[in-house]
Amino acid sequence: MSQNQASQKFAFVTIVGKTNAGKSTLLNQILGQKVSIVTHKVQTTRRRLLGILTEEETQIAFVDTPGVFEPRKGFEGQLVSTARQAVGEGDMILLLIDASAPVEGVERLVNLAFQANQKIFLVLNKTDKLQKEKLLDVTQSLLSLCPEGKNFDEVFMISALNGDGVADVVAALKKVLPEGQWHFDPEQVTDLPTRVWAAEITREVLFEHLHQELPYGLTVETEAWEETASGIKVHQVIYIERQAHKSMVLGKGGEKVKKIGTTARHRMRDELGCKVSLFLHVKVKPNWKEAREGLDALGLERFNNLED
Ligand SMILES: Nc1nc2c(ncn2[C@@H]2O[C@H](COP(=O)(O)OP(=O)(O)OP(=O)(O)O)[C@@H](O)[C@H]2O)c(=O)[nH]1
Ligand SMILES: [Mg+2]
Repeated sequence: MSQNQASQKFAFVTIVGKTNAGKSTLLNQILGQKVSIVTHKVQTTRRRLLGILTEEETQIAFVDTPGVFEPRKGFEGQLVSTARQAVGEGDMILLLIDASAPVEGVERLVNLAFQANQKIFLVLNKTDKLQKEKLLDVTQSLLSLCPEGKNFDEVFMISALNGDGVADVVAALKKVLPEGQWHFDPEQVTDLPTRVWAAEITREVLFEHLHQELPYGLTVETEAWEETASGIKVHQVIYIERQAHKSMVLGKGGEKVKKIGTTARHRMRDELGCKVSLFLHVKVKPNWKEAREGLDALGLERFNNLED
């Protein structure tokens, strides 16, 4: 590492918030690239992932977590505990609140944050969607949720979507960052392996193209990844829960999955900066949420999406 180790500063900063608050959008905005997928639907992020920002003597490892919400099933409870665990393992907290949404249910989140005994930056997001007076009301009600004798270390108002105020948050983090050796190579931007990231991109596009509850029963895995002189060949499987879902993913004459493949392939190409050929397969894997392994695939459809 080029930076003199004696002067290095480092921290794990956990981004915590309700589902759909804009945590992944904020992470991508800070890093200037799409590390974590973003959709308008709730419960998009399913696993904890790191986004690493290395600038001057500072390195910040941001932890993007699945959003906190009232759990209903086993799988959803697991998402919440992933967030809770991430808070416990980090050094500082960015508590991200959608200021345009009702503050109901945020109390639980504020408590979770204060339990960790770390520096907490309160970050009000989506300020592009509401008026200044309303913003002050929301801030007041959030401040009143702090436990007796405690307070947020700093408060920010941002738009993760258009970037307003985001640089101020990063600058403030850098100011309070403790001395500490970097944990990652300065070139590394995420801990997500590229093939997992590529599966996430396809999942993002599926969320955009499918309606209602269907996307929540889907998962995507990269089965093969081949780098050739002319680009990258990616084989992925879209797992669906029921045979009946297959026609919804495929569309008439396979039109829908073809469109999904094309969009995902272009998104991968733009981020990776090279040609991508994407081969999508649709398989049935019932109950993948509860039992990810050990189930036989019942059907197979193959759709090739080659570079045009
Ligand atoms: N108007 C506006 N929309 C935003 C802003 N930040 C995020 N969004 C939108 O909010 C939605 C949710 O964003 P995500 O980044 O996926 O939210 P998340 O907190 O990661 O959600 P989960 O992963 O489901 O917990 C997307 O449609 C974003 O485009 C913002 O500052 N302004
Ligand atoms: Mg997310």
